[in-house]
Amino acid sequence: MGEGTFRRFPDGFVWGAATASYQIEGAWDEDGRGPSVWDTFAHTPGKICDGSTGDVAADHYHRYHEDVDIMAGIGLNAYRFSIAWPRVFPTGTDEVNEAGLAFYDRLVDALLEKNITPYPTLFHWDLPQALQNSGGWANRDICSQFADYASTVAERLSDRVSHWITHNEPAVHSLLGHFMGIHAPGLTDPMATFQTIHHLLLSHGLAAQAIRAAAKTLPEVGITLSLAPVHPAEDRDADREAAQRFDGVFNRMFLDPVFKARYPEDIGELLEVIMPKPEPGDMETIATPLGFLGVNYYTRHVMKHDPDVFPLQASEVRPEGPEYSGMWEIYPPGMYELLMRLDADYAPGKILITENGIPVPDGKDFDGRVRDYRRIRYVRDNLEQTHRAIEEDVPVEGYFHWSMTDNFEWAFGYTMRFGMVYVDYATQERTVKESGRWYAQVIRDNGLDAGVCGPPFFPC
Ligand code: GCO
Repeated sequence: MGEGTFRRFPDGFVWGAATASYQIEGAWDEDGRGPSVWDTFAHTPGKICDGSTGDVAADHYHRYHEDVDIMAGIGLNAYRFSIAWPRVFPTGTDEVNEAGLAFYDRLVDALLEKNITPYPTLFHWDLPQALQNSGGWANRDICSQFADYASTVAERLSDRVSHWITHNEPAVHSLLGHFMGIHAPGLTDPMATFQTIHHLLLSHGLAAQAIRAAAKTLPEVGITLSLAPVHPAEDRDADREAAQRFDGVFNRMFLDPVFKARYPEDIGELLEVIMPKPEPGDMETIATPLGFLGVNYYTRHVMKHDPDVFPLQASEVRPEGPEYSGMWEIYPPGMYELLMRLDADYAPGKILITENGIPVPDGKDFDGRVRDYRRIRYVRDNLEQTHRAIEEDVPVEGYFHWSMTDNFEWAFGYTMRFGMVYVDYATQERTVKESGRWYAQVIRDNGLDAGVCGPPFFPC
């Protein structure tokens, strides 16, 4: 290892990878699974850029044993996946689908057999369509329905599962799915968007309480938020104020309720007419104490003042000069900046990086290997920035790479590959990429050499 460039992580650091049910499972209509809003959305022509769906995806529903073996081969000690609500409750409530719950039973048992700790997310956007038909997240009834679903799953799995994530990225599901219309359920309704935000947060608090009430073993419950530093495009007041407004809606709209039991005041004034109107006790429920904060970090946001954009008067710019992936700027220092800010402003007792990764147009070389060194460099640099924050006492205790296998990237379909494991969708053959081999070395060393890029360790 390079002199002085080795970054050793704390003993017991969690090294995992993350996925989500709709993106990998397939078996969309098998064994009693009911339709989700993502089935409806993806089956609607024109919604997904390559016309694909998650009907088969990476066929994880049938190939989970092989996938768990691959995870064990890489040496993961944790695996974050999501549970499909419509597989457990096909219509969202009423009758439990035993075959659906049994799949997650089998998956958890397969993980534990390989000493891989399961970290299930209860909601990763695949809402039962039947609930959407009655208003979805804009209907307050869904809060108790989600808590009932959480309780049912906890009762079934909590003898073996003790780490739970209630929601994945409520900001993305509410804003892209209810305001921008580019994710399921495909709405462009500002009122529904902010009701959705409130009900996602309120249901998080109720579910955390339900899991703790139902669990057979002492549970650790968290929420996963998509978070990022927000920078002004230019050093001028108009852009700084635009960045502040975006930070308010993207970051503080979720962090303030969860950690401070209130919505950000500046956003409340800015969006007064569409802001949620909490009922007595709502904010205290949302601020139910967390076992950990899940942080999904990918990149920063650079904003300029744009008077034509309602209601934030801010639009994103792509600065000249930095390196970009297929979806965003590659900006590893943002990981350090974000973690330091979270620690300073919110003091979460424990942080897990629940997603971090990069889409690379991977392909197999003549020898069948996938030399995704750009992904290795991205992960290496983001882990180095994570290590910087840990060295300054930010309580980061784990890292989950997004993603384990290539999978369905929402409106981008299969055009974006995020996995450490390559999936040939025609044959479903799996190939561990060079990034997976490199990550295995990081896990064995419980650290990384910041000076090298990946086997055969080309500096890059
Ligand atoms: C998200 C979701 C993942 C995405 C990943 C890449 O963060 O948007 O949790 O489902 O696939 O982030 O965009």
